[in-house]
This record gives sequence, C-alpha cells and structure tokens, in this order.
Amino acid sequence: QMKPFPKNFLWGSASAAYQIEGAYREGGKGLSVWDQFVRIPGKTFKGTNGDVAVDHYHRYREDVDLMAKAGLKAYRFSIAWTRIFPNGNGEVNQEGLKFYDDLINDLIAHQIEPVVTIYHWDLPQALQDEYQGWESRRIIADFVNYAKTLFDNYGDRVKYWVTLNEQNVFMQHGYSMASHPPAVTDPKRMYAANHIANLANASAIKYFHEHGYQGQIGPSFAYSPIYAVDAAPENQLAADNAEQLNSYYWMDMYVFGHYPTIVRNWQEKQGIAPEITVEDQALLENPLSHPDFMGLNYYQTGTVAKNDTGVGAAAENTSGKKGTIKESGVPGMFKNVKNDYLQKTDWDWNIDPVGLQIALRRINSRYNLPVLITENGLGAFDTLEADHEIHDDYRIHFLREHVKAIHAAIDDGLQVIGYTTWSFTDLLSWLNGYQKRYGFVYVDRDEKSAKDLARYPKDSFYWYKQVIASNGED
Ligand code: BGP
Repeated sequence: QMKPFPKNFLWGSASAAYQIEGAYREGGKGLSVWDQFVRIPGKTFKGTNGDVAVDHYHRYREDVDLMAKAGLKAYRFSIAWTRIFPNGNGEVNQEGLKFYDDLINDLIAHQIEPVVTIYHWDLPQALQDEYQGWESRRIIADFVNYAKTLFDNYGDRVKYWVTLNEQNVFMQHGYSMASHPPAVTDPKRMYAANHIANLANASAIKYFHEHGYQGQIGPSFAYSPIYAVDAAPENQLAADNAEQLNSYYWMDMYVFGHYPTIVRNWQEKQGIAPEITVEDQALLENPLSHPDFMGLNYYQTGTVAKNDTGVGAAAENTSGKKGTIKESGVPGMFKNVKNDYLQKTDWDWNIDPVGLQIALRRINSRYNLPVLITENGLGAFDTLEADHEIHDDYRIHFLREHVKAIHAAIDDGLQVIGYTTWSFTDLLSWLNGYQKRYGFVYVDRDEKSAKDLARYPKDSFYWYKQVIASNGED
C-alpha cells in the first residue's frame, strides 16, 4: 500500500505572462525586454513573438472556465512587471493591477488556488535602458517595490508566491548562450548579474517574511539532475562538477546563503567570481531571506563525462528536428553526452520520469524543504483532427509516468505540495514558436483554418481531470 497524495495536493497547471497574454501594448502596459528582443531578426523560431500570444488577456474568463472544467485545484501564472509598472518603477498602472485582480478573483470564485510568479523573464525594457537591468544593484529596490505592490494588493488572496522563475535559465541564456535578452556572452557579467538577482530574490523574501503576509514564498528552479555516463571515477567526478555548477550554485545560495566552494574557487581562478560584500553576506545568510519551499521546474536529466578536450557551449535544438543538437560542456569540468537509456523528445530533451523522483530526493536531502513542482510537461507537435479532437496519448503517457514518480517520492516520505504542469493552454515557446505545444487545451493558431485562436481540449485534458478527481490514483 503506497502513501496517498496529500488531501490538499495542488493539482494544477502553469503559464507565464509573455507566453499567453498577448495585448502587449494594451491596458497601459510598458514594453519588456522580450517585446524588444523578438523584433531582432533570427532570434526566435521564424520570428514568432508574444504580441498576441494566445490572447489570454482578453480570454482569461474562458480559460479559467476550462480550468474549472478540468477540476484544477491550482493555477500558476506570472504577472507582467510592465503591466504594474510600465517603466519598472515610478507610478503604478491601475489598469494592470485590475487585470490581475480580476483574474485572481475569477480563479478563487472557481476554487482554484492562485500561485503567482512575480518574475518570469519579462523585465521592463525601461530598466534595461536605464541601468542595464540585472547588472545594476539599483534593480534590487525596484524589484522589492514591485513585489511589495503585489503582496499589498493580492496578499489577502494569494498564498503561494514564486519570486524568480528559473534564474539559472534566464541568466545562462541571457549572458552566456546569448539566446535570451540581453543576449551577450560574458561569464563575468553573468555571474555578477546573477549575484544581484540573488540579492533581489533574498530581499523580496525577507520583506515578505518581515511584514506579516500570510502564505509561502520561494523561487522556481530549473533542476536537471545529472548522471555520470558510467562508473569511471573521472566521469563520476565530472557529474559532481556539473551538479555543483549547474544547480547547487543556485539552490545553495537560496537556502544556505552561500555559493558552493568548488564553484567559487573555479570562478576565482578565471577571474569571473562575483563580488560579495559584507552586507550581501549578512542579507543572504539571514534565515528570513530563505525560501519556505523550493519550486521545481523539472523537464529532464543530463548525463555527462569528463571533458579534457575543452568542448564548450553550444546552441540548443529550436527546430524540433530530432538529433540536431551539438556537443557542449564546460572545459575542464564536464561535457554533456547522450544517455543510451533514455528516449528524447523532438527537441532532443531527455524523457526521464525516474529523474523526477531523483530530483525530489536530492532537493530533500540537501535542503530539507517542501517542494512545489512548478513546471513539468512534454513539448510536442500535436495534430488537430477534423472533428477538433487532439489525440495526445504521448503526452498522457509522459505525464502519467511523472505523476507515478511524484507518487513514489511521496511514498519515500518526501513533502511535495503540488504539481502545476506546463502548461494549461498551448502557448508560446520562447525560442520555438507555437509549434512546440505543451497544453491540455489546444489553441488553434493556424492562419489557414482559424484566426480566432479557438480552444479545444485534448485527450490529455480529460485524462488529467480523472487524475485530479481521484487525487492521483488515475
Ligand atoms: C521553462 C520555462 C517556461 C517554458 C518551459 C518550456 O524553462 O520556465 O517558460 O517555456 O521551460 O520550455 P520551451 O518553451 O523552451 O520548450
């Protein structure tokens, strides 16, 4: 007999403002770095952007109705900073505040718990222009002021707050792979900006804890547990390098308030270590700055081998043509290799449900925090049949195996608060356009068949409804 899922388990789905809302110049919204970035030719798949996205801004009631039909207990969404503060700071935009106020009320009216992400990558362009965004310590006060505005306005109804979504991803893509704004390749700048993001994150959490708001707050981290390619000790060591560099570097800071020694040492040797002041240290080590839960975005695991040859960074597969990914790694530390035991998606992401159980175990044993799984899902090509059905058995299979892995972790005795899949409706994939679909609800963006962005529940929608109704027994 397995331990059951907790009674109040948050079964849900997730999204992010830029990927669903559209209405990029409506409601007094300011422009974000993404509004600008997508206009640079060649940056996204066929130049796709979120100007209209799936028009959730105008159709949120229809979307919330569908969530209620699926029986969702929770919905994770992000707030566009530029709707609240069009310039990142200064005057509050009442129309923006009202949009999320209405959305939150609508969710609550349908007994859906709002899980609110404060920052999901859409930095106000004004702050990038004014002081280079995350590269300036001035962002700390602006971020806290923005977060405080949300706590003050929605804190009576919102009990789960996510500070930063995937800091590791937006930093690495923005300052190392140059595939997200501000699209530079400079590890020194990356680690410096990342340190400032840590200070902003810690300051917002501390503010929340010090001011008596009810609820829980934490970051969402994109964690891909790492395997060694085999039992050779050098490869095992490389796996440890990768784990420290890719993941513990971020999660240790959130929870312990310091960076892992070996990464710090490695950075110092290359002259790319961020500057840490005595005040920073005090803030970061203050228990009030530490999260109440770890948000986990889990998609896949990685497998590595030693890297003496100096293989460096590579771009990711954004075409959906399987097998087009290039070799990559960090010279002297590890290189990413194929795992012969795992199948891959069309975008070359490893499919590994057991890896989710491993992720939950590693977070538990290193940090001993409850985990809210804030993202997990399968990006795939879907086919809309003539009768508007979508037979996504591959997605059902993928999610079912991951639900089993969560159940196994719960049976291990680990505390998992909820599971918000990526995503509820189809939405924009940052670099892969609209063809890479994740939703339970198909959104018809095909210009030939429909211009109206009609919503059609997929087979997985009805499957998930069952899972929720049976509290994970499926
Ligand atoms: C995460 C992001 C999401 C989402 C997801 C799927 O990194 O937090 O916003 O996009 O990945 O990724 P992709 O769209 O690249 O397939």
